[in-house]
Amino acid sequence: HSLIPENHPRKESLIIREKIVDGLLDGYVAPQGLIAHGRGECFDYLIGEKTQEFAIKAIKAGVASLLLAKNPVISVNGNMAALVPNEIVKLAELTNAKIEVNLFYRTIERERKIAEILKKAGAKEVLGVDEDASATIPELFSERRRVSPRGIYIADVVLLGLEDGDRTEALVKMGKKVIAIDLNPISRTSQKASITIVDNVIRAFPKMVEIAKELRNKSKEELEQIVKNYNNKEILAESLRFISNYLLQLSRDL
Ligand code: PTJ
Repeated sequence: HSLIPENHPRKESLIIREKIVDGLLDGYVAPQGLIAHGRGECFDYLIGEKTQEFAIKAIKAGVASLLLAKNPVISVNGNMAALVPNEIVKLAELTNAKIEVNLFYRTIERERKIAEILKKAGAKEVLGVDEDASATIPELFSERRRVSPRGIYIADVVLLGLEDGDRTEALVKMGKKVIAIDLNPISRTSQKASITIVDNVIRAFPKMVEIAKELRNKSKEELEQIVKNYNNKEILAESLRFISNYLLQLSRDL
């Protein structure tokens, strides 16, 4: 990261970009992951690059759902592995979730590299690699329909980030509760997910780890109450209202 000036006002953002580029050069981030990241940066500006209240509410409901699940799974792609490998492993430990590599642009080589990164970060087991991805999601016809019969296939709750809308929809149709982290509140994934966390995975994952530490001591009834009181449409509406008010405010401050 030697090319990033120490005093650059957007240093943090540039370092995060560098992680995605390094992942591409190492062969595990998809080239399309760079486009996705740029799109994410744009939406992050619109929420003030902060974890807002609507995201906190979704994170609480998401973590409670993971803690209540019988078979929770965290689905990992190239961008997530580049940005938050340690937090993925920590959250999986705290919520007893399995970790599965599941790629939109699937290659065995990328799968193996991502599993390696997660293992380096402390994961004991990583599903979805090689022959393990032998079950198929109905109604999806590309390589991304392949999932692990011990993981996503039998999961009741799936947490994913930067996901394709078709796949999110297919998982929901299979009866799974889908928790999606997506900076764009009007993406198909955001609209189709059961719980949408409109936030950057860079901030959302550490926050989820923090909240999992709090919520894991709560009773089953308290967790069920959090989930019951959660309304995803309301949260999406809240995020859109936030963005329009934020832009209005910015226009007044000029
Ligand atoms: O590693 P693979 O092969 O599974 O491919 C991963 C990508 C991300 C390339 C693939 O899933 C893809 O093409 O995704 P999309 O359709 O571009 O959707 C990505 C969504 O995530 C968009 O709505 C972005 O705004 C959003 N996004 C981008 N960066 C972040 C993000 N959301 C949260 N945190 C981010 N850092």
